[in-house]
Amino acid sequence: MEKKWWHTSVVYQIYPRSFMDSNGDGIGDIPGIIGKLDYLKELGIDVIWLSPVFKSPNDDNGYDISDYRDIMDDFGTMADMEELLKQAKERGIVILMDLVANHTSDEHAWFVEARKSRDNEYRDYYIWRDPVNGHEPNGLRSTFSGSAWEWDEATGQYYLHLFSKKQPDLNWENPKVREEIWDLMNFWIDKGIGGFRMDMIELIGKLPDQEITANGPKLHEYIREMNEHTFGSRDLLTVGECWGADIEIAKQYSNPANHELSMIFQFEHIGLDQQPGKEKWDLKPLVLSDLKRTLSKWQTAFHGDGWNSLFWNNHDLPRAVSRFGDDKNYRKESAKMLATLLHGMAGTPYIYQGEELGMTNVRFGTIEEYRDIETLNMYHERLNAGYEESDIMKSIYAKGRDNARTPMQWDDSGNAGFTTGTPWIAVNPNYKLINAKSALEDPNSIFYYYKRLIALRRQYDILVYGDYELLAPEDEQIFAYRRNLDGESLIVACNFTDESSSFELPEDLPEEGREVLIENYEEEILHGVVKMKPYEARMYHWKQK
Ligand code: TEU
Ligand code: CA
Repeated sequence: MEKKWWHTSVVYQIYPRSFMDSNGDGIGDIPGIIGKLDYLKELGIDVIWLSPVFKSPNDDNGYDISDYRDIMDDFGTMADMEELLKQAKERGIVILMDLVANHTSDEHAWFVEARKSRDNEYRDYYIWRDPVNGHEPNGLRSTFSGSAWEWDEATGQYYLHLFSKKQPDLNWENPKVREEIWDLMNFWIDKGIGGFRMDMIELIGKLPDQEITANGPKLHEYIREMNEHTFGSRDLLTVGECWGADIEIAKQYSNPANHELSMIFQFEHIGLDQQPGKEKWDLKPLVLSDLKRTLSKWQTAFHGDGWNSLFWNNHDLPRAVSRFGDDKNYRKESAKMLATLLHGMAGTPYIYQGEELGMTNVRFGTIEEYRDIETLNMYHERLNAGYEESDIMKSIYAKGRDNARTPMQWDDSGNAGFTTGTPWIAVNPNYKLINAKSALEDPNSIFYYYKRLIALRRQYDILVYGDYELLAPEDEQIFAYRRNLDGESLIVACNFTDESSSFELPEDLPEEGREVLIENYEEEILHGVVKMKPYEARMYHWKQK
């Protein structure tokens, strides 16, 4: 397999609205990010995925773009953005822009034109249909509740929006639309970005009349066309958001021979704690062996014909330590355990802002404190459908997107040092305990643990290119796996529970000459069967004789 720079990279995701406010208006911004680049440099990451910073009326916090070539006023100016790219580069960090091209804002000039009349030259940039028997053309649903079709009174047709009604879907079948997208991508490539994260890219080949949305017939043709007209000749990192991808589909995207993307985000492990066939809000406890089977399947899927992304959380998902660990009694231990498990695997790891501090989910007392459109729409829809309010809140506490969007906790001063004004969304009340300042002062912090894991990935090729074998697949407490590369071996063993357990080390692990690369408890380990404390994690490395 041809080696790529992003094989050894670790990506850090910034959700700008919640990262750092530099001017006291309560909203994070680009100058705020610039001021924290040294913090990221200290952590050791080399790529930033920047959630959207383009002009937007913020119906969906920037995922509704009204101008792809300009910066949202709340966040700063194009000059700020150029300064960010420059200062990041000086620190050896590249920036991925978040390409939201399945849809635009309804305030984008294209849509403003398109809705003027049926014969407007931009009409065909979007997806319009006549009513059927006086109703929506079909039963397609929006991810944010309700029908995906919105009636446009003035022109007497429906338009498609798979997200909010302020996010009309672009018509990718129109070659002019594709050319517009290639142009704006090249605009950003020319500014020196490191690549793109591609929002819901799996939807661009949709056939709305057949109710086919993800993985439509022309999807890969369009992505290859994109590759050819934009980043194909440059050495960029591209990662597609692909909820509906299985391994075969992932190979189509990420096999270098296909000239599509570097890698995708697949979400199979993210669906394991929801009731099958229902929505993410319908909760079910996670079974460890399911998680092991799922993650291991992806670990062993590729042999040079694809590449994994590794993540526990992002701006749409609950906080990793609250979801997969124990954010009460073993917060530090379990956060480090989860980090060990993920960073020991094959693929490119992604860290979501605050994960390196063990930031947790939030429980606001009332719905008024929530900001996320998906959460608010679901709340009202379920209330109308007769659900108990307390059950709805339980789902929000477990899965709501605002769990990940409370402000970054920088220190123990007011508003966690995020803003001197009133934050756009309340700070998690645990900021006095959990914040970057105290983490930087504590050599045993989660932050320094991540720093060591990142450094190990640079140091040990086996972490990047080693093969993968799951150990003890049926064990419901310990998640352990082994990796091998050119006569070297590595074992990662993690206790996923708050009870002690034991784990049998492989026989060929030598007593002498083995190293413990990282561990989240300080302790001497004997040979044979080792005791694993609650949420304990260890990584052993040795060379075969
Ligand atoms: O997310 C796609 C998406 O479908 C999510 O809304 C997801 O389904 C849900 O939050 C979790 O169940 C992308 C962006 O990451 C998200 O922030 C945007 O809201 C969405 O696309 C629309 O652009
Ligand atoms: Ca601000």
